Amino acid sequence: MTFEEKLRDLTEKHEALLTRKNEPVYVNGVYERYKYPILTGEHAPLFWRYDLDKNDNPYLEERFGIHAAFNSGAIKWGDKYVLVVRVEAADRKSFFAVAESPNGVDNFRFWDRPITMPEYGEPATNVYDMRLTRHEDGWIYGLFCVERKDHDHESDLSSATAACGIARTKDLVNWERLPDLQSTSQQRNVVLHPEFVDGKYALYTRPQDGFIDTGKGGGIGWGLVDDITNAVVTKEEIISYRAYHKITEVKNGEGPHPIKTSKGWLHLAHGVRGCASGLRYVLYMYMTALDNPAKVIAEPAGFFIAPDGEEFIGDVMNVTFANGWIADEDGKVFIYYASSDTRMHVATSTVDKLVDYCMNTEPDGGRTGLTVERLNRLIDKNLKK
Ligand code: M1P
Repeated sequence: MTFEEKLRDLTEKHEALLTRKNEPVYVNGVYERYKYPILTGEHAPLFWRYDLDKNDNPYLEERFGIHAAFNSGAIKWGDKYVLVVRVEAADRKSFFAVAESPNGVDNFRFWDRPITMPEYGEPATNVYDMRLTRHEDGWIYGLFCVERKDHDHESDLSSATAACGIARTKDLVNWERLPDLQSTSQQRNVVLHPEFVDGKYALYTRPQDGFIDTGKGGGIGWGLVDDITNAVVTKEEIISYRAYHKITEVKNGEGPHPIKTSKGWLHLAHGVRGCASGLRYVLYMYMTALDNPAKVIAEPAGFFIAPDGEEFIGDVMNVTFANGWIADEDGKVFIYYASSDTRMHVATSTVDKLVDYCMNTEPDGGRTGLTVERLNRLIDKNLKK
């Protein structure tokens, strides 16, 4: 094949992938999953991956490998559904890039350039998992994990530290970087609540003892910050707990910022447990009070979304992770989740269905006997009919 033929072939296949129509698949009445992933590394523009100059690249070799597209923040942008995607290059470094879709379920296309995120302090080794919040102060904030080498343990090549990076923007292109969050422990999965609470910025945090290990960190925390341009959180109250033999036993973390409903705040989070094959990441939901986003009023038992089919497989197996969702004005909700640190998917539901799910699914009783009692209550009700 000539250079031109190869390029034509590549372009046609890429375009076919980008424009592939997605279709809903019935799951459980709470949400529909969609048949195809909405973003993968292969969705990255060809002009990111290839030097398209025939003289410099006569074999049309890929020059910049894009390995994965996952853990995306989400925001409605005019009439577009926009994701700030964690794109991972073949060199293992993640960066942020914006992708948009006209309908939220397919035809996602990356903007021409990745986000050039300004550094704060020591330049990051890696950045990832941005949570977007359109705050009532008028800015759009992106909170994300900043990973740096742990210089206290130089000889351990895997030692690293995690901090919460904070940046804000008005256009998703130009970002003002603010100082990293200061707190008493390392932080990952920090999320900015969209409204002021008692006149302060409010954060969902995830205190952790080490880079991976959450140790004594009891779960998803809640803390208030006076000044977002110099964010210091001194007190973190745990609101969604880790517990023995629950899906959150090893760790958990807030997903995107909660959705405000007339019945309370709807939360999406991930829970992690250990098993023989490693860690298993699933998504779960809970609700907090409208007048107190830190007060849990409902927490259905078990997982909301767990890996299914090809979702089990990828760079880090057995993982579902979400840090973005969009609630449309008509009540439709687009839940953007990643599988196995590799690709992005969408599931759709409505605010009403999600509230119903949270309010009418019984909580985890903590032991097997109560699970059987819960099942029998349902069976009794149905068999009486
Ligand atoms: O590999 C699974 C996930 O691990 C981390 O999440 P957590 O801090 O809750 O363990 C993050 O690195 C996340 O990006 C990743 O998907």
